Amino acid sequence: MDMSTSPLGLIAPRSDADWLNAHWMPFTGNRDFKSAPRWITEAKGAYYGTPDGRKIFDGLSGLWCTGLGHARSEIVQAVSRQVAQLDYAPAFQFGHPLSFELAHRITGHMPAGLNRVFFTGSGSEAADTSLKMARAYWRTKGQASKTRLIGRLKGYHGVNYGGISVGGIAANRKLYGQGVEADHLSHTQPPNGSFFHGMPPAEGVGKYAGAALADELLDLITLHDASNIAAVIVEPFSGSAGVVIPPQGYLQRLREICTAHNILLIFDEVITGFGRCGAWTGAEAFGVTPDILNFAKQITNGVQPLGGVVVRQDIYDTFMAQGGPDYMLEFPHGYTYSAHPVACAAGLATLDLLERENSVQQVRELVPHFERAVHGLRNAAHVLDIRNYGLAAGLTIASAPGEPAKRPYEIAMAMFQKGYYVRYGGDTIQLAPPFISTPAEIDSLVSALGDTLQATA
Ligand code: PXG
Ligand code: PLP
Repeated sequence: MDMSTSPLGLIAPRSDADWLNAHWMPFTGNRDFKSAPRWITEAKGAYYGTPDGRKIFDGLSGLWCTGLGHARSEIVQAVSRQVAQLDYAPAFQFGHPLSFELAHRITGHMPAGLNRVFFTGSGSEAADTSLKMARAYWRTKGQASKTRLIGRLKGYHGVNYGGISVGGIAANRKLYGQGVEADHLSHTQPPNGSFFHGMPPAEGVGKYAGAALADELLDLITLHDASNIAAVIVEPFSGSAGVVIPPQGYLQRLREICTAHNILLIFDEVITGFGRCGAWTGAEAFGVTPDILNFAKQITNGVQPLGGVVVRQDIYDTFMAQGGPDYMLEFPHGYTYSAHPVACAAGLATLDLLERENSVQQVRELVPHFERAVHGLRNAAHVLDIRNYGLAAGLTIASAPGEPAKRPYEIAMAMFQKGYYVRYGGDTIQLAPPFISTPAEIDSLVSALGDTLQATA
């Protein structure tokens, strides 16, 4: 990409306060950004371009969603063609073939038994959809008391009320008052200094043993009785919390307990789905099949907003069997943009590329290099722990005195100045490079992070 000759895009950035302040930016320090905006105006492959002609390596694949790299011509063409052919169609009571084709293609990559797909516009909508499905399923089956929802500390399930209620990141919930009643399991993050490569061992460290952590669910069942519990929702590994990997045996044990007590197990695979784990799903990577699986992000390579919920056929069949007369709705739920034709076109083109380029294998081949590289930062300044799985890694950064969130922010901003985009959140730095990264690009990213850590006060 030749940044010196490339256009800035149709709208040039401005610096006047009125223009900047009209947009209340999401999950952003607005005052900080608007005092010195960090513009991104183009992207190709694994790099962003800035108006001043700099190239920025995309060390988080956008927000965990652009594993194939940016501006892939196959996706660009599919979206362009579709927007000209059918830009929108009502999602309720009418259909277009793309969403059926996409659902069919998606089920081919799901664990056996998960074969009915409901589309949403995002991962947050997928989270709330899955929770509503779980409650409605039990009610439809005549077990209306099964309503309680169980999430996990450090869990992230988007920002809607259902998602933050089962979510376990305090900063995302504390401002918003009463949510949906929910219980939470402990998180699975090992103590600082563990530096486990990939999955922590089953015996873990102290209370962070796989089976013991999962057995906390038994305590909640003792407390509430399974007849009142609808579902448990977890990420196979937690992304937003700073890449928290389950210990060996943990997910298997959760599965056993849910099965034994008739509780639905929901995997939120918004980050782990469609390649990042070196498998089509986290379920496949970890060898555990949930009853309901949520996806978003990588399904369109980030090009269009699209999410969804995949369920076991008997869950779908239960709704159909109890749906009343045929003209009635079996599940009164859906979004204006559910199954959006342009998003579905992006999804189909993305699946074509993931399949054709064998991205799952590409990720698997890159993982050992990535793992060695990131764990090479173990003795770097401020690093308390490093966790990794697939093409994702989280570093826990020691707090600056009295300002726990400051160092990760400073590190991420210094990295951007150096030409690398990484994500910071809480006391962590997160890396999730594109599947198409070269080993040299990984080395360069990690080396820049090492230099930045060393240079950070
Ligand atoms: N579930 C999980 C597991 C996620 O990671 C969502 C739901 C919500 O998806 P939407 O599309 O509504 O954002 C997510 C999203 C980060 C970061 O920096 C992570 C997400 C989004 C933005 C930033 O870790 N995850
Ligand atoms: N609010 C109002 C007033 C609406 O009419 C609608 C949809 O028709 C929504 C919210 C929901 O929007 P969406 O379907 O995009 O989630």
